[in-house]
Amino acid sequence: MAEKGLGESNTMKPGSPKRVYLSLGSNVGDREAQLRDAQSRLSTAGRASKASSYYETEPVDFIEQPWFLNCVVALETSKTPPQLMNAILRIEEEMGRKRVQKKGPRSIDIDILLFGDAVIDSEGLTIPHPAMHQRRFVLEPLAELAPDLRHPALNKTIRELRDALPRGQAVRRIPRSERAND
Ligand code: PH2
Ligand code: MG
Ligand code: MG
Repeated sequence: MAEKGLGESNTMKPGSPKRVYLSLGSNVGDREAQLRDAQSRLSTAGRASKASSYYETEPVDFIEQPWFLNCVVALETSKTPPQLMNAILRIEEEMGRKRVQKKGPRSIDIDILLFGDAVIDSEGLTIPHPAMHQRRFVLEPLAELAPDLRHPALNKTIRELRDALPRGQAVRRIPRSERAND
């Protein structure tokens, strides 16, 4: 098959809705309220189809920061990957996200994990998310929604990737009964 550059891939053309998985995270301010707010704002980007539980997670990469609340949401979208990225950046901006420190504390972070079975590597947009298979805070909530889904580049299921993680990276699923009411 010919190499697909940006703008050539089928997934770049608007049209048939695609299932996308997003990772949401917050570790500044009212984390739970911000995850909820982001989930509702994502209706500008597509139709929400599933959402994981919330998870209290140990920070990874940059560890000197407060613990996160993370979740994964599935969305059906007719947007192209760059259009979805722009919608997400707008939501992060509207929610007052300040980009102070790379991988550091943030009120809200929304990352594209998977976009159908697209594999995209362009400037500013890498799908699947390049670190998703190393992160328990992603794989645990994603496995709750789609354990048998295959990572399109690694050709392993989400359950297999999660089970292959080295020890560490504490995550705790928050039962819905422990969530604040909205
Ligand atoms: N996001 C990061 C870096 N480290 N750690 C956890 N537990 N959760 C995150 O969402 C997270 C992180 C960069 O985006
Ligand atoms: Mg991130
Ligand atoms: Mg991000």
